Amino acid sequence: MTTRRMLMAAAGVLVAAAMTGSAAAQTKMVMKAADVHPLGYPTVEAVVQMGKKLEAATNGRLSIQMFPSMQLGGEKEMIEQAQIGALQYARVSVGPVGSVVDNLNVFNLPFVFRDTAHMRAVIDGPIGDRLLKEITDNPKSGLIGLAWMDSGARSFYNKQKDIKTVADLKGLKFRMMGNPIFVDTANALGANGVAMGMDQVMNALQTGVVDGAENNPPSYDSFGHVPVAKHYSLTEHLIIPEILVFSKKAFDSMSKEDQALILKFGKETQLEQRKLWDERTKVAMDKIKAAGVNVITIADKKPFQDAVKPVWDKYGAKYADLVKQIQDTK
Ligand code: BDP
Repeated sequence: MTTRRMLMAAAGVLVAAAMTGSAAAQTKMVMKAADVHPLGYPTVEAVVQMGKKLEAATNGRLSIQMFPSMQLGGEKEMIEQAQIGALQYARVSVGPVGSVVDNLNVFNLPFVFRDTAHMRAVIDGPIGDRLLKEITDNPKSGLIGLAWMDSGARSFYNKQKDIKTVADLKGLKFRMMGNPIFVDTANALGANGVAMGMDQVMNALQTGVVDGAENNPPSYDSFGHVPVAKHYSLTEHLIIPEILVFSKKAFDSMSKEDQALILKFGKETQLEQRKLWDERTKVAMDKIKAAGVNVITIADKKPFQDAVKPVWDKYGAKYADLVKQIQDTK
C-alpha cells in the first residue's frame, strides 16, 4: 500500500469511527427498570416519572420500560441482572446492597438513625454522596449509585398477638430481608429471624412458616399482608433507605451526554420520590387502621435499643467512623 492509500484508509477508519459514535448517540434505547412494588407505589412512580423526563429530553430516544411487582424476581435477582447488564435500573432496598458494597451496611444497623428526619438529613448530605460514590467506584459492584429514596421506618407485624414489650417478641418467627444483620437483629430481640426474599413472604405468612414480618406502612399495606397479620407495633427498629442503581455495564456503553442525563435525572428522583412517599404513608396508615389492625405505639424504645446491643457489638466497630458521622449529623 502506498503511503497515500494508507493515509486514506486510516482516514476512512476515523470517519467510520466518528459515524459509529454519532450513530450510537442516535440509537433508540428502551431501558428496563424493575421494582418489587406495584405500579403507583412511590418508588415505582418516581422511576416512571423519570422515564418520562428522559423521553422528553431526548425526543423519545431514551425511555424506560418498567417491570413492577417482582416480575423480574426478588431484589437479589434484580441486582444480579443489573450487574450483567440485562436490566438497566434496579430500585432496591439498601438491605441486599450491603452484601455488594459493605459500607452500606451502616444504614442496615438497627436504630442507627434517631428518626426518619435524621435519615433524610444523612442521605441528602455528604455521607449519602460518599456512599453512592462508593457503589459507583467499587470495581466489583457492577453498579452505578444514582439516588436514595425514602422508605420510612420498619416495624413488626404478626398474626399472633400485640407486641408491646421486647418480651412479647419471644419465640415468634419473623421474615427478615436477606442480610445477616437483620436476622441477628430479630434474634437479639428474642424472636427468630428467617431470611427470605419478598417474593416468598406472602406464602410463608399464609402457611405459618413465619408468624410475621416487618416493614413500613406502605409496604405492609401494598404487599397485601394486612389481612393476614393484623398486629402492628411501631418499633421502628430499622430505618433503611431505598436506592436506585444503574447497570455499570449498560452505563459504560452509553455516550457521555447520555450518561450525564442518567445521572442528572436519577439524582432528581431523590426528592421527587419523597413527596410521593409522604402522601402514601398517610394513606397507608389510614387503610391499616380502617382494616381493624391494632396499631401499637411504642412510647419508650429504649428496651428495644438495649436488646440489639449484641448486633452492634458484632458489626458496629467496622463502621465506627461512619456511625460517628451519622450521629453528628443534625
Ligand atoms: C420494602 C422495600 C423493598 C424491599 C421490601 C422487603 O421497599 O425494597 O424489598 O421492603 O422487605 O420496604 O423485602
